[in-house]
Amino acid sequence: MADLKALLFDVDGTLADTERDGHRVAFNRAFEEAGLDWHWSEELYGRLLAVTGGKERMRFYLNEFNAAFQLPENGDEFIADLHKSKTRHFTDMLKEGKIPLRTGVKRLLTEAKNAGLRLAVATTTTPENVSTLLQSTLGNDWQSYFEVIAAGDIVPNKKPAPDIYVWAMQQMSLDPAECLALEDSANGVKSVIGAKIPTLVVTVNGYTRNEDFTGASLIVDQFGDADSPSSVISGSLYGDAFVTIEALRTLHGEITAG
Ligand code: XBP
Ligand code: MG
Repeated sequence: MADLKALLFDVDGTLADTERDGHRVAFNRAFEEAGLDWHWSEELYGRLLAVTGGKERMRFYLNEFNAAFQLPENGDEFIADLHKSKTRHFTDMLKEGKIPLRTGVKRLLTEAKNAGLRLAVATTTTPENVSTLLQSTLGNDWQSYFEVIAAGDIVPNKKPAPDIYVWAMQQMSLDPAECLALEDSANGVKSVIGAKIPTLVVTVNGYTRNEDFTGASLIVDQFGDADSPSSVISGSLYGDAFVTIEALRTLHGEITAG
């Protein structure tokens, strides 16, 4: 059995419900600002989430849903500029406090930090989005929570590839068995499994609740708290009403005992 030493958190959909009313809206504002007639509805965006990474997602959209649009010669620069504009719109929303942490996230982060667990972020999103989300929700001492922020283009292959989790563990000199990953999506689950992290907790959201989470150790609707307990979709909280550090330690012990 390995000691539980670190929690590795996904961001979008896990720490905060950012996609439908955050990233999607920011993309549409960037498209409008650029004079493009592209509009990503909630339904279309749900399909586009199959591809992680905003730049990659825009290319997926053009290839699969708007083949009529001819990218200019400097296609990469065109996409990169659009993405910079989208990131500005998204971080503006964060600074306006429009996107809170999900229920139980701040409690769990604080409990984990006080219990001496090491914390990291492992996300596909742009690093600036992470720092702005954490600053706007945890305040100025947000950096005291996380030892490593593994985000975006720091690795060549985004989720479902395992690269971002492997990079985070390398930075922390951690063995996969010493970690517990927390995700929201099938792409995230595949990335964690590919990184050979055996203990994986999924918290579902509106876009991901029907995805395939094969390989997850525990699936809940939210991390929850005393006022708003978790519903367990698969697995066990060992009698706790919401996701606690004790329940995560017990889960990790069971998974790594084998
Ligand atoms: C979710 C993603 C990101 C966001 C958009 O990341 O796939 O691409 O949708 O952010 P995760 P960017 O669930 O791994 O946190 O436009 O900055 O990529
Ligand atoms: Mg996610």
